[in-house]
Amino acid sequence: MPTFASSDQIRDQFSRAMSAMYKTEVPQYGTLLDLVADINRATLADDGALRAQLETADELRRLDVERHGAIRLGTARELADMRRIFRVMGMHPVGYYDLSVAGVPVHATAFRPVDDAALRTNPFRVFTSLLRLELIADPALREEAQAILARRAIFTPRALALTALAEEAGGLTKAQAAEFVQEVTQTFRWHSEATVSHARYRQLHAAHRLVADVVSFKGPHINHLTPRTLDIDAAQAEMPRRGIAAKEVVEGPPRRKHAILLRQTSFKALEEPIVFADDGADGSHSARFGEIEQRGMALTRAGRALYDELLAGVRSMQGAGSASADYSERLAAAFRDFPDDLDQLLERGLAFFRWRVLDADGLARVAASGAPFDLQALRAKGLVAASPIVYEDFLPVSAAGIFQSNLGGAEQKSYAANAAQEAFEAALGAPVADEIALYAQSQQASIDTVRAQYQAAVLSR
Ligand code: OOG
Ligand code: NI
Repeated sequence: MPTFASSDQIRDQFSRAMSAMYKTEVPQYGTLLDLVADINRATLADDGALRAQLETADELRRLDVERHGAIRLGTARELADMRRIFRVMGMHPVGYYDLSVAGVPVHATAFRPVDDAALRTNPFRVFTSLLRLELIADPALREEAQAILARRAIFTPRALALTALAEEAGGLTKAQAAEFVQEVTQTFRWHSEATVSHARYRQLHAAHRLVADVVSFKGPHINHLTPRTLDIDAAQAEMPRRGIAAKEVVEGPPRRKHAILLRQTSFKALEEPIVFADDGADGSHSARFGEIEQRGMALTRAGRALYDELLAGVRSMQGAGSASADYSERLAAAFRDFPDDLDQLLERGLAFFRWRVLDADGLARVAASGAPFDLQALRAKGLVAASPIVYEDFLPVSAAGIFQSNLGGAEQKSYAANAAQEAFEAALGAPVADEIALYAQSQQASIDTVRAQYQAAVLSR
């Protein structure tokens, strides 16, 4: 048996390779990384409680490497191969995101590690969209786009060969893994040469800027990589000081004592020179941008429903896009109805928690007394503790806000809301995992571990 590189190692190498590549391609991304590293250092120095909490959860280790990226694919075949490739790195499709509601003709999933140990090592995630050509109104243009996409091959032959090898052999040796990472990274490079003429590009662009972005190029360039900050308001304030034009408002929930879900901000996409296929005509295209995010706790279905309801209330008010002047105040006001207290979040079942034993002897004594297993009672006695589980996924409304800010406010197409999860999964060749079920499993596994320890004490009584 050869020794295989673990999928965690391959993913870690891949995320580092992508980060190094994007840094050379988009120097402002490097500035963003420095900014986030500085803010995280300062935040950890100032906030001992936060540091302790991250240490307990073994989360400090991953913070420096933690990123997500985003790509946009053109065909079912590309998506299916993408799934096979990400699987070699321990990244699996989680969640379904319908962005047509936001006027963006794509639907998406997030490829990410799913088990707790893999997430702790390197939680690299890639938000992966699939273009929905059926949403292009003009049938001639739709067919043309389809034909253009059918001609391209976004993966190198070697990347596909190594993927097949990994599938057959059950893994890749260290040398093969290094080559695999090298080959797969090529797919996400920037190409300043379009595969289409300038005229065709303009036609695609008129259908939707995103259609042009997906169809006009050789491959799905990575369009941003996002580091995780511990204080997004500080990061937002710091961006202009470092010469980065930040988006007006932070997407997601307002600032709170106990962060929930995900808050994100970004800088606008760069206008980049492009050489078109016909006469070498010059033009430009904007696709690539920078983003920063702060992650909070994962919410249960009840918590998520409350979040969606409160956010919708703020967003649906007259002229109340996230760009309006008093948005932050209205958002904060609306979210006063979302408890910002760990006991309440736990007791009302709004968030997911990971349980652990604090005092094994004390636990054993209670178990030996014959008391039935009661987590809340054990917690009240200080024998076990519960800490929030980090949200590892995305938010469609925020994603839409980020898409919109990059498309320039003018681009507001509307499509009827038409989630098509089945069609997406058919293209993918597999169902997507339900993210809420994954958090629930993770919470339950931690409870089971505490319970097993309790029962062992009962038996050895
Ligand atoms: C993806 C936008 C979604 C996020 O952080 O919500 C995303 C895209 O622009 O392709 O990355
Ligand atoms: Ni993003």
